[in-house]
Amino acid sequence: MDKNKLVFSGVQPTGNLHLGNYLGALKNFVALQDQTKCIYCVVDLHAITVFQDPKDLKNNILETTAGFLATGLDNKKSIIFNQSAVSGHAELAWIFNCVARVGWLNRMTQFKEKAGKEKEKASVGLYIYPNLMAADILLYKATHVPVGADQKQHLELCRDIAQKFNNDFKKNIFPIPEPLIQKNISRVMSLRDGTKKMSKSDESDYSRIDLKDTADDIIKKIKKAKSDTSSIPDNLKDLEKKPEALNLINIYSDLSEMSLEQVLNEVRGKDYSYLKNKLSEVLIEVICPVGKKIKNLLEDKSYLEKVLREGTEKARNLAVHNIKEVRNAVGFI
Ligand code: AQP
Repeated sequence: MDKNKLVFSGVQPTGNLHLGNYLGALKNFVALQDQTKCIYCVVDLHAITVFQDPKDLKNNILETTAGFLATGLDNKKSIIFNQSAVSGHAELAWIFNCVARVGWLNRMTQFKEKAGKEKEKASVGLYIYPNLMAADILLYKATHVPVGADQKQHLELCRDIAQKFNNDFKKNIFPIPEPLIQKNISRVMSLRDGTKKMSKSDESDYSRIDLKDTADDIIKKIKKAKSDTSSIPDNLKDLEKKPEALNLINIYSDLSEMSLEQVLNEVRGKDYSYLKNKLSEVLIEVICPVGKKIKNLLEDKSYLEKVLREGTEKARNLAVHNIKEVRNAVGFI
């Protein structure tokens, strides 16, 4: 256990957790909790940057918590809580709104992707989302953040904010957090479009594998997944020109714990139906037990609420001390 390292990461309660969340985040979270102290947060303040029906939000907070526990996070080892329950997140985010520069936020590609052509109609919260993410991390003085490829730019911004705050106030309050880059797959793409990431908010259910999918759902979705009419290429260079095929092979490689080369040796020259059958088998083996656990946990909502309450207490104890230090540095009474 590395005592000098503190890991922070979060997941938005915006709907069903999916394979991208699992391979890009949760699987890694579980591995980290045995190596170092970790804080895992259900980031409900981030979720409301896009309107959420209050009833759905409540359920989704509990469901994300169930997803954490079902994939193997242990609330005795890691701190598990929901962001809005610790007011320090919002307080520090406001201070960071005054530290970060408009030009820095203008460069954030996720805002451009999520706001799309309706930029003027997007919430201000969606625009300043990266400042809140910086507050989430730095409120606990976290030193390491497991990030998928899609979050790298936001972590860079968090580092800039930490540095500017320390410089502006001439105090070395915040560590400059380091990314923990995934060894394996860093971005799981949509099953319908290999250039778009798998996402909870994609309208098409067929674009993703949800952790609660049944074996039948998985078989159907993989059968329908976009692939290619010709057979599977025999080298990585050709495969890279076919984003949907590459995505299926990447997922198979990660789930079966084989290297891309080993997978290519197995599937080269074969029909995509061969790969799809193999992929369905391994998905059913890995994902269905997680889905069953999520469903079981959701039957006892008061237990999930208790997990969050206890985690909140621990998170608050850490945050209170750090917020005091920040307020002092800024000059608040
Ligand atoms: N497709 C993905 N591939 C790899 N990692 C992914 N993550 C999400 N999608 C993929 C990682 O999961 C963690 C939690 O993500 P999040 O739910 O907080 O936010 P998100 O990245 O915006 O996920 P979605 O599914 O796209 O949600 P919506 O549709 O609500 O915006 C993060 O570590 C993320 O990298």
